[in-house]
Amino acid sequence: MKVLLIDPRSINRGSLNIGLAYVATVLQERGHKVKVLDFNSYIGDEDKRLFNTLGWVPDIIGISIFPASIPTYEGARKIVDFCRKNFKKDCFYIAGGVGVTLEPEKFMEENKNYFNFAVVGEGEFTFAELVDSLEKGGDSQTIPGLVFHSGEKIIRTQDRPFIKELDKLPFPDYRLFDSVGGRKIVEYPLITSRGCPFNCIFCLNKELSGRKWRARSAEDVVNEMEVAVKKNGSSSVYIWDDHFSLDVKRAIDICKLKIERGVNVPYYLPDGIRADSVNEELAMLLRKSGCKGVSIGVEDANPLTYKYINKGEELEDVIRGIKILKKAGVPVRVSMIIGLPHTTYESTKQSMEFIKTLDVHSEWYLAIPFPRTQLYKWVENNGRFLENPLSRVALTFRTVVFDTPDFTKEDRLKAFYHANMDYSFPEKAFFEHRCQPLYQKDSLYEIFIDSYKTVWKYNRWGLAKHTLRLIQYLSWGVKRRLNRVIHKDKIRGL
Ligand code: B12
Ligand code: SF4
Repeated sequence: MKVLLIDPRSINRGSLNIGLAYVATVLQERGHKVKVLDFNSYIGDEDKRLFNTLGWVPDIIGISIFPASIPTYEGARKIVDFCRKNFKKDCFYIAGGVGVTLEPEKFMEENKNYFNFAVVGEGEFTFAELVDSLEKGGDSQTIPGLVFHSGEKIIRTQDRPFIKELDKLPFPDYRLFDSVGGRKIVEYPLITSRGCPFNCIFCLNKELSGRKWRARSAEDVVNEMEVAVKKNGSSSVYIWDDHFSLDVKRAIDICKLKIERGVNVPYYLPDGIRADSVNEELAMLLRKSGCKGVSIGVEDANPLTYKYINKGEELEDVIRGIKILKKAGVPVRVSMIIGLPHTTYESTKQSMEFIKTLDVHSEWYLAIPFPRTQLYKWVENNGRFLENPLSRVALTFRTVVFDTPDFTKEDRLKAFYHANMDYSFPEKAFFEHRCQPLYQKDSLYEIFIDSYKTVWKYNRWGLAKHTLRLIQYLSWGVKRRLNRVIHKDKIRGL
């Protein structure tokens, strides 16, 4: 079968879609012909690229719904409409990804006019079996891990168990992505384990992984790093695990093997490792094996809030872990959430002072209560929603999504800008993040408006002293955006 997979344009210009790459590679290994259109990390000319690829006449079109967000749903529906309009042949439309897995029946109910089937959970084998069965005319409706509509009814088949032996999966072949082709993948995205056994109240992991953690062997991970360097010309590796070091011995083995095999590529752990898993040996080996940055989630330092968010580790563990990493020479970035339960402007100020004592770079985000999390329920009972948490504006992390009587919208915003301006360093990283939406603007006019609004916001909080610095970084954002227009090809796959 000819299968066209698509990663629709979504919130932020993201990295290459790892999950979609696994799905594509497994399918290709089964003998199907696969192409992937990546509208997410390489934006522009979408209609043209889609139109050209439809000439290849795919039998099946699969769309990744990552994450669950209004822009992703809209992007996916737009693609289906476009294909139906420009492409006469009957074709199966199938969705998969986090946005399906979180609420499968609801997704199918709302999208039954667009998709024939949706894949729930890990997609590699469910999708491959579905494609095989559609090819051979088998009974697709008994395949585990599916949701579909039959007349007015929404039917969900039994759940597919999580993949245990991750080593048996092929390495994701990003060359199938039109954004990559034969080009270098400068920042190679890598997953060494899936899931997380903890239960933080703001996190969706429980819904996605059922609190089951599964990991690849050290050898398999280092083999993929080698492929990243040798075959994809990568100059850095980004490990996006939910919990890289749950099995500390495995993490140590990965570092040791990477050193032993001379795979000298620098790597980052931007999605965080848990501080309670850090010991002196691991920290030292992380540095020696080329780890250039680790993110640690502290979230909030108010004791009542810290206990309530149920991280499953004590604040003392976090402080100890950060100190060990710093002592070993591993750059640490701390991730904070503003507006969690039981916080106020004053308690958030105390958290800022606390972070200052740790002497690390910190990033402060406004809390987003995702549907199905405990935080969402807490807001329903104790606060007031101001925005839909799945809207584009909410997912920028710059918008106040809810407030409470003790912590008003104004105070939340004030805390957000204050924390990021005065307590976050080095500032460049913050501004890079703040300027990111600028890359995606379609016109210079939009860039100007966005810059103006941002500067205005900063001034509003009496932070005029930062304006010059802000303008400097905004112009850096504009320059990057212009570069994208002028040298589009050169930065593909970043
Ligand atoms: C790595 C990661 C990122 C990375 C890279 C993402 C990428 N393109 O690969 C970056 C930093 C770019 C990122 C960005 C964002 N992320 Co993110 N991310 C993750 C993380 C930690 C892991 C995802 C992953 O690669 N998993 C491993 C792969 C193998 O699993 P998978 O992605 O689920 O894919 C499998 C299935 O879903 C399915 N599948 C996927 N696509 C398709 C398509 C078809 C056709 C089929 C059949 C199957 C299928 O099969 C895959 C293989 O088994 C998840 C948390 C999590 N545990 O899922 C959060 C997570 C998905 N992200 C989240 C969010 C909020 C975001 C952002 C909106 C944040 C922001 N405001 O910028 C952006 C949105 C980016 C965008 N595209 O617009 C939330 C989603 C919340 C929600 N309600 O949906 C999560 C759940 C984090 C959390 N705990 O809250 N993210
Ligand atoms: S430790 Fe991280 S991945 Fe695990 S539940 Fe908490 S926030 Fe989610």
